[in-house]
Amino acid sequence: MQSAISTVKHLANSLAAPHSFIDAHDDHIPLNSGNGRELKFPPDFVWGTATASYQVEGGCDAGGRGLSIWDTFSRERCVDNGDVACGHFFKYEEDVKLMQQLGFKNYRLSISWSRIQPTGRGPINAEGVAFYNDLINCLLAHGVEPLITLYHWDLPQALEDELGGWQNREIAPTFCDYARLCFELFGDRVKNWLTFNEPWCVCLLGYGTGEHAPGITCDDGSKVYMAAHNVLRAHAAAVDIYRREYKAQQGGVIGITLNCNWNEPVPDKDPAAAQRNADAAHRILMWSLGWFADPIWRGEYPPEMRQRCGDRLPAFTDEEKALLKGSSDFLGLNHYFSDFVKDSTKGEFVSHWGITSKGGYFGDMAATTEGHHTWSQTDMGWNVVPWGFKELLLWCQERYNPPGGIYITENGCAVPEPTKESSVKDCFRVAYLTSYIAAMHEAMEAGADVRGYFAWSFLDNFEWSLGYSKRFGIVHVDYDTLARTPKASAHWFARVTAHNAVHIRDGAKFTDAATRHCVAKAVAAAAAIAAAPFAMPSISAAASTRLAA
Ligand code: PNW
Repeated sequence: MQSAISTVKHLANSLAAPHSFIDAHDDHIPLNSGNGRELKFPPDFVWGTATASYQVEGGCDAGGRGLSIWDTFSRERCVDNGDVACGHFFKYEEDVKLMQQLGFKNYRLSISWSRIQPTGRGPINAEGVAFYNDLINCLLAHGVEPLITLYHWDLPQALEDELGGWQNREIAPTFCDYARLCFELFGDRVKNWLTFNEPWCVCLLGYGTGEHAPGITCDDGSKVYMAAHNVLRAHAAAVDIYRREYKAQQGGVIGITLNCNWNEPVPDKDPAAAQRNADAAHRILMWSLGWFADPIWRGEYPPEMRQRCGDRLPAFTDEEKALLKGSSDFLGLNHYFSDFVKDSTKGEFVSHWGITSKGGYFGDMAATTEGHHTWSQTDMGWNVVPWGFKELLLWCQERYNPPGGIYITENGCAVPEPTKESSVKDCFRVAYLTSYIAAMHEAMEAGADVRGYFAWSFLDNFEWSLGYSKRFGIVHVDYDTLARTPKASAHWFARVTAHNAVHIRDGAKFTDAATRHCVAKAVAAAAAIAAAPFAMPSISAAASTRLAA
């Protein structure tokens, strides 16, 4: 029987063009062959995969877990919810074994606060603690190093009800108590911590556009800025606790993960208009990354925000500023896509979930985004622009120069995968990941201090308000049976991590045309092989060895 790999190889060859820069599934060409270029990474480079508690665990009513804002929001307002998700709560051993078989040595996961403290403060749930103890021990026993996010969006519902969630200053000491518990309970074995995942999403989508839990909307942006202010206060105070009370004994590191797209100004022949677009692109960077990164690496909100938001942007006390500055041992960065940017006096912005907003946060930012006809898009409608990743990394290096380096804590893409057969032949994802990793390598050669990369996601999972319709996994999940099947991208990523290198064709150029051609080729190949007889090699020790060879 013809294997998927040889089918794709055949198709890839027949479609080959001078600009193509991947060997998507060319499993038979050793990485050091003369057919292309091997982009080597530093010997201590960290490769891993990532998930988040609410997106994969399921077992929402199991093991004494309390409700989170995502239970409430998704049950009441979304088409799907995380009640079952991937059933990772019950199947974690199988998942960890699969990581080991694929040779994935690092895993980013998050802790569900309401499993540890069902009402957010007070009583500890022993069953929840036991679950994370078992999971952490299982990871370590299988040679997988955990990186733990304390807060990946699933606030205990009781804290939203009683305090108003991130609107209330009291949430900061409450979060600190929870963080202290986690350091106390798991810090003897967990050496890598993240306080928050993507505060931009927490604050803007949760308290501005209402697209995410708790689904609050705010037209003038004041709640958005207040939520962010309290997230930053909570982050700095929790890091201070770790450093003062635990670091000496436990010897770990702690940081934060921020999301940022690249924003490229729309060129204009009129220098004044070009400058306005450049300023607008800079503002988007400030209103997404700078909003959080400036206080942490520079000690204060970006000057543009302070000028344009007025009183709606809360002010830090001198004490808070001092605690914030330097409060992350490294920069955790999640990156998915790029946009072109124009100045917008209208201040109208269409979010990536299609909600149009005026005024408030968007009015302050006064910038509008658009795609480009040469760009491909993922199933999220997000633009595939690997060179934008390189630009962003160099920009972060220049502005923040984070002493502990940059870790890419998420990068990946959703692909339309209507059937399992189409899903496991995910050439598009391999093309996307190859081009983004190669772009990251270029940024590193140009001076960006990138020290690690985590693919999003280990498993297909609950994509928040979009439910199970978007598949980001490198491992397929059958939502009827919860069976896991590694996709081609998982086998390919296993090879990248085993070789500490990604292989690209000779003469590879990261132009838009090259990206577009490469993605089109991958999509064509995927469509063509969808009907062909197919046998995916099962993941066995032998298969992992062959992939690593
Ligand atoms: C991240 N944007 O969310 C989250 O950390 C993950 O939980 C999620 O599954 C993944 O990315 C894919 O969506 C983002 O609009 C949400 O730029 C929105 C954006 C970026 C990241």
